Formats: sequence, structure tokens, C-alpha cells
Amino acid sequence: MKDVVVGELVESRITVDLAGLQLANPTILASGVLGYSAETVENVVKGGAGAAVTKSVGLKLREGYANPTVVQASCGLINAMGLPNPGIKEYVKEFKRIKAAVPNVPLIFSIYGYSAEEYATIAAEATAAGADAVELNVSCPHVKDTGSEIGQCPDTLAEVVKTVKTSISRPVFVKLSPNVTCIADIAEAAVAAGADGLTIMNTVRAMAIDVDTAMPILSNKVGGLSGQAVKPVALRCVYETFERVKVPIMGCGGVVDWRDAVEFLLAGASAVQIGTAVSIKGLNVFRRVALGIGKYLKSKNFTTVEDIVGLSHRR
Ligand code: RRO
Repeated sequence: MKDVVVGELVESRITVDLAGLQLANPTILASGVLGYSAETVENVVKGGAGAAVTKSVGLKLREGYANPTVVQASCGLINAMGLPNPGIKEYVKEFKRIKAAVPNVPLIFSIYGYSAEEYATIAAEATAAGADAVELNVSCPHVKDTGSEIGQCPDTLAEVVKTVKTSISRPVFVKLSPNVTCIADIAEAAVAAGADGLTIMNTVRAMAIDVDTAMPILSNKVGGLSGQAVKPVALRCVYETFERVKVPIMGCGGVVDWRDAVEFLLAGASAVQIGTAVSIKGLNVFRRVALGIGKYLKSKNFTTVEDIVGLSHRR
């Protein structure tokens, strides 16, 4: 196995194969956080990330919601950005700059659409621009006619995944919503339709109210909760899904330190995405989590990350 340099540590035990993507370590930048420009993604990689997911992009420019779009909650953030993005034609120019800035780091291109054909068109443009894989955002918690309106319906989701699979030959990951009755049922539908991997999970529908104005704080009223508050929910979602599907899972929700990451691996994730923690811990959070996972594996005499994926399910 090839040795990998993560900060001061030369470590082969933390490399990960994620549906064919080779990651130096199992930490990944989550979509929506610093994943827009070449400069920010380069800094995330300098901070130790093993891969990055870019901000969700659609067919056409979308301005997003008016401010306020983010509010601090206890142990987390509630956001309702409203999918702001320049549209695929404009964004591929920036994506090519990102690719050139971090040529050796897998880049997963997050996309959203309003129909299966739209997802497929954007996926094809993303891979033509150099995306190593795509992540289908079928779980944005508050934008009408896309996001979780697709991801909450197994038949619609299956059609989207199947159509995208016929349009590209790169791995297709599907980012699932926790705002469903049974996430494992949805996961099964995505995998049966051809998903190569899953991201579990997107944000939890939430809100905050200002007691002085007696009004919701976010302009959209409802947003998505992320950060430490949602970690137990995300872990449960990963755990339940791991029992039902065989594809790799990226755990996402409240990872702040290496212990959180190890919990996700034990629940069944093969890697973890980190987003909100960047605002609390800074960009080096990736390196610290990766090194911590390596030290944990060594202290317990495990030789690979894979050794502990789903270990908590043993009876
Ligand atoms: O842009 C957003 O408001 C947003 C998206 Br696309 C998403 O997938 N999840 C989220 O919490 N916010």
C-alpha cells in the first residue's frame, strides 16, 4: 500500500477507496462550505482534506434567498441559502480552476435539478469538466420542486439515479435527507437504481424565532440544521442504512473531532464529510481528524480504515 503524507504523519492505514476514488485520508469537505472557488478548495486541501465536494450547481443561475440566510442555534447552524449558484455553464469555468489547483485530490461535483434529464445533463457537463464523481443533491430541505421533494419519493429518486447513470461513467453518490420516515428504504431505492455510494445526511429541517420581533429569523422561515446538534441523528441514519445496502457511505453531520469520525466509521461509514466544523475549528480540522483516526487505528492494532467500517454492528 502506498504511504500517504498527512501533515507530519506518513500513514498508509488511513487511505480509503471510495467507490474507486483513492483518498489519502477519509475526511472530505461537505458541499456548501467553501466548495466554490479554486482558492477556497486549495485551502481546504492544505488543511488536510482527502477529497472535496463542491457547492450544488444547477442548470441555470439561482440567486438564492434574501438575508438572513444563516442563524446560530445551540450546537449548530441553521441555513437557508436557497441554492445560490451561477449555473453549470458558468461554474465549469471555476471548476476547471479548482481541478488545476488540486489535481491529485478527488473532486466530487454536487448537482441538483428539477427533472431526471436535468440532473443527467448537468452530470455530463460536470464530468466533462473533470469531476471525479458526482453527488446528487436530492435532499435540500427547503427549495421547491427539487432537493428533498425528489429524495423523499423512492420512485422519482430511482428515475433520477438511473438517468444519471446512463449519462456518465464516473461514480454517482446520492446525498440523502434525514427528513423521511425511513432513510434505509430510500437508500435501498437509490442503490437498486445504480447509486455507487451514499452521503448520509443533509440537514434537518429546523427554524429559529426572534422573540423581540416575534418573527422567524431566516427570510425563508425554515432552514436546515447542521453541526454537533445533528450528529446523533446522522449516526443513526448511517447505522440503519449500513444494515440494508452494500455501497460505501460518507457520513455527514456534526463531525468536529476524530472521535466523531470514528463513531461514523463504526456505524458503517467509509469516510466522513465535514462542513459546519470548519467554522468552529478552522481549516486544520481535516488534518486533526485524519491524524486522530490514524492514531486510533494504530492504538487498537487495526491496519486499515476498512477494518472498523461497520464494526459496531457485530453481535
Ligand atoms: O443552499 C441551501 O440552502 C442548502 C442546500 Br443546497 C442543501 O442541500 N442543504 C442545506 O442545508 N442548504
